[in-house]
Amino acid sequence: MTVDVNVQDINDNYPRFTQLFRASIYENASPGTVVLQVTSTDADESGVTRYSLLPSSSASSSAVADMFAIDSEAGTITVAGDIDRESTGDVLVVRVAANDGAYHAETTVTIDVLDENDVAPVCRLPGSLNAIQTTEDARLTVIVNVSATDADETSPNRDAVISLPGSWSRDFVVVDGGEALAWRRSMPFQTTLPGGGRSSPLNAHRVSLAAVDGGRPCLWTSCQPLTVSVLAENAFTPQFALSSYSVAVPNNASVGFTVMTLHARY
Ligand SMILES: [Ca+2]
Ligand SMILES: [Ca+2]
Ligand SMILES: [Ca+2]
Ligand SMILES: [Ca+2]
Repeated sequence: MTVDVNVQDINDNYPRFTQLFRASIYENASPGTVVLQVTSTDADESGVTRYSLLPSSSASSSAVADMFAIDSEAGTITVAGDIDRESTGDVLVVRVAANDGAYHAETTVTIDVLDENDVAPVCRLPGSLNAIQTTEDARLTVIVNVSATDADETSPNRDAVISLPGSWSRDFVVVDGGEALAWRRSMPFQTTLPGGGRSSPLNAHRVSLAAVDGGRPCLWTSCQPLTVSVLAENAFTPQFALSSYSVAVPNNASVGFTVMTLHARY
């Protein structure tokens, strides 16, 4: 006679992930955005594999597991928290477990975080120099060096320069690749009366600059306005503190004796 023997499966094999997983997402991806799906095999017929995220091993990235969620049956990893490349870095490593009820396997999923232009540039104008003085200047003479910085991680999102926002300026132009402010034209020193008088209020020129980055769309920040005052050519002539000095010298003073030291100031 023939005897059919039914071999009953028992769960005696570990689940295995089918590959090493790697994916990329943009920072600031909204919750629910699908990152990737992990898959596994199991030689057993019985048992259902469930997936879960494991806490990160290192304390520094302990929050990584909170940034993502996993569908326990499908293995689909989705965004669940705030992902900011500037604070979390460009690579996140997520630990995933597959559990068949008796055995479990682990793998790491590497997620590259792509940079978005989400940080506005910052003006770097000379400290406390919101009032700059220049003498009568020739065209394109640099008035002040300026620059901008941007905390975004990659080009062109972090490439920031200074520019004149909005309307074209009659008096000023930004030169040196966005790193210096210059006169667009020669600025004469003006007086309140023809050929004399006091310095005219017209010698104070106000300019508003902005820091602009290279992202698309670009972000920008207004800088503190600058006032550039044109002074007369001789405004910086050195001056003695007194118009005359008198000093006593001993009658036996030898050659080389210091009579007095004079100081002149601008
Ligand atoms: Ca199994
Ligand atoms: Ca960011
Ligand atoms: Ca960014
Ligand atoms: Ca930026």
